[in-house]
Amino acid sequence: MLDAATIVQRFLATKMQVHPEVVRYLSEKDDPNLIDRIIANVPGDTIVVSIQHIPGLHQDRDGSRFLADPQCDVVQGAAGTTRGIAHITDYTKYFRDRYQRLGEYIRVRAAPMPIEALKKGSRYRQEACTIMGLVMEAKATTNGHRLVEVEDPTSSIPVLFHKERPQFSDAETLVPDEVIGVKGTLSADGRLFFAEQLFRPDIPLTHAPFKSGDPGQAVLISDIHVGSDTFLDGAWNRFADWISDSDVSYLLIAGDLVDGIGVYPNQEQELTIKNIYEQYEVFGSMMRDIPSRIKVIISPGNHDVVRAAEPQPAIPSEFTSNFPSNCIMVENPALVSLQGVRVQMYHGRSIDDFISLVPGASYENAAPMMMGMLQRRHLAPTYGKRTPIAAGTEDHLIIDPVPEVLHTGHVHIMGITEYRGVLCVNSGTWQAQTAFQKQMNITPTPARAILLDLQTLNSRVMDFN
Ligand code: D5M
Ligand code: FE
Ligand code: ZN
Repeated sequence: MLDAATIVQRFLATKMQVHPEVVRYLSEKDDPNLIDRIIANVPGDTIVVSIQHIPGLHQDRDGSRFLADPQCDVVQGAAGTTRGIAHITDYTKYFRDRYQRLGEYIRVRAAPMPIEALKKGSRYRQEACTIMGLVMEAKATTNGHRLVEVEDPTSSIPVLFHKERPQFSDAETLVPDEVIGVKGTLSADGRLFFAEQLFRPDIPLTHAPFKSGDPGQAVLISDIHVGSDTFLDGAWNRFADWISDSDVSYLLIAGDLVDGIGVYPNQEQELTIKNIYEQYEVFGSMMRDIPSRIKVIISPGNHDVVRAAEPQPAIPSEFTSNFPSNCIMVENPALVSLQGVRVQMYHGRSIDDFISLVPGASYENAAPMMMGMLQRRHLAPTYGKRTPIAAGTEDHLIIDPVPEVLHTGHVHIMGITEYRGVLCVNSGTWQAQTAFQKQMNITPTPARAILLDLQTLNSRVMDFN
């Protein structure tokens, strides 16, 4: 067996610490090459190598054994992970957890000082320094600058981003409750902070995505809306035929499986299936048409039967009794590893918030919103707008580790982009334009599936219209 000291030394030589569980796993495996492979594949900003850095591995519930599945693994958001909110004080702990964890990504690039100390130090009227906190409020001034209230555990201060400074376009996209660092100087009266530089947690520039060594194909879809009179069953059947003849191994569905009941006023007038159990039964029968060799990973969305507050629990067994056994129900969000390629699945409700808060943002172009999630390292930063958040003691909406792929839906408009090596996919819908969308001027792009090659991370759009 490899001894623990040797293993720890190997990681320390690359300036990384290693979690005791990883040490235990490696000593049992007794394979020195495995250490090299892990070191080669962890993100460049890794401080502590943990179980989640080992492709295709997770720790089982009692923490004692390791289940190795070379294929498909739920790294975060496995069914049963999320809990109800027990105490109103959880809310305070939630934001402290967010500040601490996202703050780590900023601390490595800037050394922030407490806002209280900044306000007392008159030398910061000449000398630049950095603060770090949560955005409380962000608004335009009458002169077109951006005024942002930043709060840390000690105090808060208004920060002015001048419209003619280069960082202004980034400042325009600031939304409440995201964690930022700001470098700047204090005003003469000590009451305002003039921003020179904005830091977001962000994806490290050195991030190198993991690629599978073995061939493998995954398909990404979302927003099926079974039960709606605008669900496109013809297109779905063409998709089901195609996937049955393909060599696809994984199908990922990022929420809104069914249209649900009572999701919006007068919905019953647009439903062909008016019973929630029947909607899931039909969805289950559609899953039975997909070959059992394909692993189907299913997370919920805002039209599904589970609580709306995120993280949303997995669809309970009460509704999935006729689903085939190759279906894996996960939470929203969830992080799944496909042959080591990590896909962060998130339905995308927060895109509604980004669109209402960020000047110039629109439903036609959700890709910048997905980049925005990665820059903020957070799937739904703003609390108390359209996205309900279950503020538990830990923030499960933080993006950590950096995934290879970010998969969202919700907007019903397909879009693909790439940001610092992370592939961003919004997978569209299987529902034609609804009356509501017509009113909102939203033109969906239905019946597309995104085919992802796990060896190259190249994607291809399949159109089933
Ligand atoms: O979302 C379907 C589409 O409708 C998607 O583009 C988001 C948009 N949408 C959903 N709810 C709202 C509200 N309240 N205002 C504006 N736009 C919205 P789905 O989740 O499938 O209903
Ligand atoms: Fe939807
Ligand atoms: Zn939705």
